[in-house]
Amino acid sequence: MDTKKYYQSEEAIEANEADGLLKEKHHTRTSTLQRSKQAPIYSPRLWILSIGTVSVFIIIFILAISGVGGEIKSIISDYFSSGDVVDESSYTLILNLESPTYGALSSTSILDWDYIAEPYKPMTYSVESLLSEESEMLDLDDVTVTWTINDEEYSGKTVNVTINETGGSLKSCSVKVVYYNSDGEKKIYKKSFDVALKYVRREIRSMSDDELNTWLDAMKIYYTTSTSDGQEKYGSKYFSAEESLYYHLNGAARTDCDHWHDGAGIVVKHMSFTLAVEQSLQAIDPSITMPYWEYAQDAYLYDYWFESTIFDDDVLGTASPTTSDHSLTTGIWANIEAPDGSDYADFDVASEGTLNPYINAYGYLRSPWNNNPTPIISRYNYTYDKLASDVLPYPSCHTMFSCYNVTTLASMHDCLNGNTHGPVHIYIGGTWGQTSDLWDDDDVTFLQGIDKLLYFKMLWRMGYTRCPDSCDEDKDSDAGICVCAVPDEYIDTYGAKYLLEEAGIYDLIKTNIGKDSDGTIALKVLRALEDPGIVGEMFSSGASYDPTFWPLHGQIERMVGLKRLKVDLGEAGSFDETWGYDTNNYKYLRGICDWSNVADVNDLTLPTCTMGDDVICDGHNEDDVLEFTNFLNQDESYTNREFYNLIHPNNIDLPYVYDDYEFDYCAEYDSYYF
Ligand SMILES: [Cu+2]
Repeated sequence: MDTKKYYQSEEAIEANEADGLLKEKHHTRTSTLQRSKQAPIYSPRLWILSIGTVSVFIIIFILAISGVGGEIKSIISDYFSSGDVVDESSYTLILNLESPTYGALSSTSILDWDYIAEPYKPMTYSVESLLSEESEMLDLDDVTVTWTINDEEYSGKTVNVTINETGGSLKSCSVKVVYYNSDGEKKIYKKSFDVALKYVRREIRSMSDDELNTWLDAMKIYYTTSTSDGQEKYGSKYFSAEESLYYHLNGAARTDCDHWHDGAGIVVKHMSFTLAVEQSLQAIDPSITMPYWEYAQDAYLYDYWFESTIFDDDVLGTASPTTSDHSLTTGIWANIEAPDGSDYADFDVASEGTLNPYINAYGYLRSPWNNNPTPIISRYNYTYDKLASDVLPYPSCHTMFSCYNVTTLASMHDCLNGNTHGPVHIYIGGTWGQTSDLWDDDDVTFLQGIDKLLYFKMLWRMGYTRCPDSCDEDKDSDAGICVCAVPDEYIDTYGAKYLLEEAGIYDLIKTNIGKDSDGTIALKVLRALEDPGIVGEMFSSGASYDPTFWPLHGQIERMVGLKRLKVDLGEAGSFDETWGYDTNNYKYLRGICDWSNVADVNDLTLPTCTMGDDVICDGHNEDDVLEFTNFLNQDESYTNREFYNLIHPNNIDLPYVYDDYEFDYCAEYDSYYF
């Protein structure tokens, strides 16, 4: 609401100024006309002199009463005062700018700006010390201080000032300290300083209770208010959690390829997404920032990862609900339901080149392969009947450091895609609901873990396994009908081994299946992979509908940011920022499948797949344009590279900084020095 008022008043000021300018021009023309009609009363020289004097007074008066005249006013008062303005190079005036809630900001030690103020929050400006031109530490009880901060004047050694403007600009400020020395001489000490106005993203556990609750309240509004209702109430930058889910599904759940993950777009897609949602929350309350979750700390702080306070009922809810369908029914996020997908049912496969990415067989906005009949968002700390921690290790400082300690952006992209936050997605999401006794057969137990879902998606994108487009909860699931399956026609025509080879899976598993001369194991593998079971939101393309998604990606940006800052300082060796994605992990579709020749999911025509590392899925190229725009309110849009440039931590236009870019906890807990 305040944002709106602010913008209105800005616009009003601009309109008034333009109006005033026009009036002045008009007035000049009129008086010229009037003058030409009248006979001169004074001599021309006298007339010019008196007009000149009046004009100077008018200009001084206008400057003095206007907001920008603060400096002029002090120039005038200094001119008339008898004090000495002390030569600035002869004294040391130390200032302090900090948040009354959080104190000094750590990241100023590595960022370009000495002073950072947070928008829409009171910030405390104070004089810390003044070492005079005679090397005397002045007693601050004997000085008077006036400040000019963002064109407003304040007085006092310590002042609290709130700037109600959005982040991403530099504010010129100054301070004047007046001191009478023992001889009664008035001394004037001045300092000009710049303040970067920046939102500060904080680690979720370091947020004050007030700010955490403000964020949670806005998040609840974001989850429960439609884009159209919200825009009416909060302005055009608001969009809903449902719309966010639509974006994430549109990126990750298409059958042609994954436009958001497994490629060079991973970082910019998720950071632009997070910023867009942060600005949606700021439309509700302009003081809000998106917290980040430094989850690798949890490996040291708790005996078990799920004990993290982020999973408290009054924060983001339990990590693994004990309900039979793993739905989250306790705490402040209880019973948040995946949106009804009927608005998204109308989809043209031929023109889109993909099957409908938005709805599952029960009509919910969810990964189309995730046949979860329960609308409520779900979490389970088992993946294919294995405890999350037995499936893959929880990310620790070793993981973080291995991603940081690389020499190219391309390899950092790969590491951040799968190694750091990827496991957290899987730990929280989990899987269940497999209808067969799959793991009783030793020939396929090697698939028990995350690989099963990754391989499933490779088969699914190539059309080899098909998921039902509608299911009846009461009948189909009991009968085992509502599952994805490889059509028998394909197995009869191509054989199981061929399908696994074509999908790029066979190469990755051949050592696990041994000789398999008659192909019986290949067939068992294919049958073990054809259906993913039910997958918790966070391990699916519907991840953004679980609130734990939102603080999860800040760590990625902090790490890339730290690397860029240290490279600029000459402290990180070389870092080649050529756009790209270097990987040895090929557990995803390498290429693009064009589905435009397939009528619908029941049409067993196969899509046309073009495979290879050089076939880049749209969304991951350097010059591909991001779906999120207008971060600086200039109707601007961004290519991947342009957004990467925007998020350099020292870019003044970027509306936010992180409270800290370091990974000091890794030095403290685990001897990793970034
Ligand atoms: Cu994602």
